[in-house]
Amino acid sequence: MIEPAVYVILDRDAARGRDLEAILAAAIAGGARLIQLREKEWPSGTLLPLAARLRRRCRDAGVTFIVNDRVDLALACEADGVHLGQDDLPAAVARPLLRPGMILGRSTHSVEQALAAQAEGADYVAVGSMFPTSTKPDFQLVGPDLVRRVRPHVRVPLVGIGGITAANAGAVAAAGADGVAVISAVCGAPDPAAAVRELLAAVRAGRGTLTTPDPSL
Ligand code: TZP
Ligand code: MG
Repeated sequence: MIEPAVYVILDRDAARGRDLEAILAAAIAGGARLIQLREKEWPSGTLLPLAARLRRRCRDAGVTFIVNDRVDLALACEADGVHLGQDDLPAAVARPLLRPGMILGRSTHSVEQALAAQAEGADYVAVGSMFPTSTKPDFQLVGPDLVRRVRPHVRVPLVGIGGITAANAGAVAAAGADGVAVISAVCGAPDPAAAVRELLAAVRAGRGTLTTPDPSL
């Protein structure tokens, strides 16, 4: 069972030279229970030792560890799961490659994609981009409104992603998300533990103001 309230995505680029292991330790101290490793440049062989260290820390803390994009690396470091975007392997192709019980997450940008992800057996669905972000220059801006439209149709955990900070995380939760996935709000924060705590508080407050979704939309 994943705990997606604050899903921290560790990204070396966004960390700008800071140690990802230290950021991970702080994120866990702040209350994050779901972690992803996202690396767009390093080849898998270079990344494997870091992935294995992060994986070990997560296991020791009882925290779920997901690898972005790469099924091979997720398997090699015995991650809990893999996160795949629309341009990555289709779920129907990736699922048989995974070990039984591994988590498969999917990024989506429309109601149709979110429904397809669930139908293909995704264990959670990410919807984005919630807000403009410089972390992913080719983001598709869908806003919390897409969470509101997807929520009535999706039973698996739903997280918003993209441009999320403690100031706007509440709006994503209020739209019906179970959590927020963040890169720069934690990897770029002067105090990543405090950043996670503030995000958690914002998500909890936002849930309390959940706007009633309209299933006809
Ligand atoms: N997918 C949609 S937006 C995004 C990804 C990976 C970037 C999220 O990064 P940040 O820094 O939290 O905006
Ligand atoms: Mg991807």
